Amino acid sequence: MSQEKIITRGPEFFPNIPRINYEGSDSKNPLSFKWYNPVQKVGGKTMKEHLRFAISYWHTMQGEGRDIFGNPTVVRPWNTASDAKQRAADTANAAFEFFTKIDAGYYCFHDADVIEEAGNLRESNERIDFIVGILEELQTETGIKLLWNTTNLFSNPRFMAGAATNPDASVVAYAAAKVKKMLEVGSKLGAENYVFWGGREGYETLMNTDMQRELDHMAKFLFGAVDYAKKIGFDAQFLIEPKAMEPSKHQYDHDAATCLNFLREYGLMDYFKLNIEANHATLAGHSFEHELTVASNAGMLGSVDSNRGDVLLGWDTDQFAIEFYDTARAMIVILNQGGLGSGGLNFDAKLRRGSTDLEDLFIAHIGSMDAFAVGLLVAEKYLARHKEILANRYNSFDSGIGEQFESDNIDFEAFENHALNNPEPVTISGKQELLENEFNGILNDVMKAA
Ligand code: XLS
Ligand code: NI
Ligand code: NI
Repeated sequence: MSQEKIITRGPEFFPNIPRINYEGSDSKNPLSFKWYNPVQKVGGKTMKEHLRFAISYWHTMQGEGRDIFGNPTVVRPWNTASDAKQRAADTANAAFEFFTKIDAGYYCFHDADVIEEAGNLRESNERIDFIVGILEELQTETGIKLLWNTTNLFSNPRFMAGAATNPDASVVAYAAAKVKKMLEVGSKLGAENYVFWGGREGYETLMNTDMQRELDHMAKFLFGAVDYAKKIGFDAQFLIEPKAMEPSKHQYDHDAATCLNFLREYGLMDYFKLNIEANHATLAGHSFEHELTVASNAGMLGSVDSNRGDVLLGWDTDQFAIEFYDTARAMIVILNQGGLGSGGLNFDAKLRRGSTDLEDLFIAHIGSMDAFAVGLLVAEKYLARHKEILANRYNSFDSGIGEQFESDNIDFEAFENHALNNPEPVTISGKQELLENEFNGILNDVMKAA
């Protein structure tokens, strides 16, 4: 280990990049927002308040352009020091320079993103304390807040067969110790949420897996985290992030509906909400909009990992969301429930491996922030129409037999009586194509007005 003094506050890492400003949709400057205008009011709140963008430390600061066949394609200037603490300090400085220049209000991290694990837990915790001191200073100076933190319980080989669901109790203990530490960190840094993504909570084969026992362990583990957070006065919203597969063949948090069932079964509904990720929805064979709706209907949509997959690729490509149609459909669900509360839109998204310039990091975030701004504007215009469409389509339940059905005042004999004594039901068009065209019209109006 180097004996040299660590420089905790470094030079600029993006000297050629100015603070990104809104310039309007006619601007040709790639380093400007075309639609995202942080101070623009949309239905009473500013765009910044609605969208609550957060930057993912793991992709944005630690992404190196690695894939399963290829080595890193980039070496970031903040990641070159040989000493782990120096590297972490440089990365934190670069991170907050990035967050400030891109004008994001929030960030998110795993323990392993902000400083490399040491050879043992005690030393790893000491390293975490070192970097958390710097993060705390940077948060105070810049006003940037921690949307959520989480614990990496999936990269280290000790978690190969799971963390909370590991068949070896000593690994479960290790995982709990790491979560305990990160709950303390979340509390210290004022995290508004705390995320559980069960990367290795799943299985490869039932030949060696007692699924029931593992699920029981997962629930007990989550109760342990709830208890400890309460004990230290950490009142962040806890979030579970569903994902169907990858790295496990079958993950226990498969999709929103599976998570809700698990939380209900074990009595955890009051302590958790869901963090819905677009690309995880598609891995589960659903649309982003579907997963958001399932969570929202249950009053459990807490936050969003706003990325996208690739329809031609079957894995978690974590691309930046740029399709206006998708962002608009997502924002309708979010606006419909009155926003995300303490949650936000976290860019769990990374550059393509071939995008190797430093400025590409800015360009990618700008594109996605703009896409969500357009989505917000469309959603704001479309929401009333959306409600009207649904109200009209189901209006046969507002009176007569339908109303009696909804208020539990009818039985099957009365239903039969109704069917026998009324004409054959006539088909009523669902008007899908008309609605799609109308939706495109609203999108077009928003683009023209910007
Ligand atoms: C991986 C997950 C992960 C979580 C945080 O697919 O999306 O990045 O968001 O652990
Ligand atoms: Ni995620
Ligand atoms: Ni993901």
